[in-house]
Amino acid sequence: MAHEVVRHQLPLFEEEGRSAAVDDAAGRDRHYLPDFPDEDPYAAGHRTCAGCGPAIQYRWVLKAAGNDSVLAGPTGCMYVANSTYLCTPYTVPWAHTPIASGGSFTSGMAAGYEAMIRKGRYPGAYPNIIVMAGDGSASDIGLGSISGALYRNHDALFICYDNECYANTGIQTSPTTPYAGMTTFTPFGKAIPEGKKLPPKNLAKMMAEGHPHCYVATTTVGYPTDLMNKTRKGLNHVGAAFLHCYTPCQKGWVYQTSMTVELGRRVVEAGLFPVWEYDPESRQYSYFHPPVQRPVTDYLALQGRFGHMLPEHIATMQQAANLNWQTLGMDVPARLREGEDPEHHKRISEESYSMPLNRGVGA
Ligand SMILES: Cc1ncc(C[n+]2csc(CCOP(=O)(O)OP(=O)(O)O)c2C)c(N)n1
Ligand code: SF4
Ligand SMILES: [Mg+2]
Repeated sequence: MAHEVVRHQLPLFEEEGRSAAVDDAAGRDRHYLPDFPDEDPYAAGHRTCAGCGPAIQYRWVLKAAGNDSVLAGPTGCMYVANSTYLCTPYTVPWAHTPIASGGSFTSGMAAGYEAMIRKGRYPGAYPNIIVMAGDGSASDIGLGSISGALYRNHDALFICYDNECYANTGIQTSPTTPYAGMTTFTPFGKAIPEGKKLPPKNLAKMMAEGHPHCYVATTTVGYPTDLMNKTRKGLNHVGAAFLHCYTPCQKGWVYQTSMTVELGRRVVEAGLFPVWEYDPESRQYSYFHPPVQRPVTDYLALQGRFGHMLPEHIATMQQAANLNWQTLGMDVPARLREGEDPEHHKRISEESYSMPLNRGVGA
């Protein structure tokens, strides 16, 4: 007799709840909701750099998923920095996979749990099965195996933590490294003054368009509630789900360690990383419209990897951002339109460093 496969349904966090999280007595703007779970399956004691964006993402994903989770991690910083011999920061089962096989390994786990539960050989509910792969793995070396798993619709959440480079091997360019992003494989110089010439691969759109039966979403470490809710939506979706998460890499991007979450908001406000959700039922995209629209310089000037950019490179970046605003269905303000002209810019190295805005709670 086949046993029933019981699946979790994780409740979503109140997005508007942020309005309840008013400034505290010290006047601090609280981005964290008081009702976030206490459980922390990604415990303290890992060895990532201070301010590591992927580590923040790992923690929030696992808080959202909870203790009945099973994880896989292909090779990358979040494998190497998190695990030493006989030691990991996870309080839930975790396995390392080769960099190319995060998708196929996770397919096997999903199929295995389904089969064991049906045969009565695993007593619990179907666990939250998650793989978190770097951009080098998810958009390049392991793309085929993740695409295969999405196509076959295995019931698991496939996450790309995107630090826009092959970080662990020394900050080499990956397909998601942005135009003009300096890496050890895209140095700037006389021949190629912008460093990287190619625009980034649009991984999330590729996954949504190519696997229209899957739940697909983008998010950043700038928006904890959004990140945690999309994690839960992806897990609640019966079948394959893909989450593309922007996660700054302090070492590779060269910025102040305290600015990781700020960058996660700025990249959205600069129009360089659209945040959206794709609904496989309606086959529609819903786009987040940030309340602030900034020139790309507000984002670029915070990071050493863009420090070599010349006016014409900044104008190219602003053109790309303006196209994104149009995709989102937002107007392009006149001052951002003017930024498409190189005459409008100085070199990035001459820009003054702009400090974070106080956007107010919930913005
Ligand atoms: C087939 C294969 N090629 C190359 C490597 C070397 N390698 C180990 S970690 C890594 C970087 C992975 O980059 P990414 O997936 O973006 O994760 P990150 O290090 O940025 O967290 C590479 C190239 C490998 N382990 N396997
Ligand atoms: S190199 Fe980047 S991704 Fe790797 S641990 Fe450091 S900050 Fe995190
Ligand atoms: Mg990476």
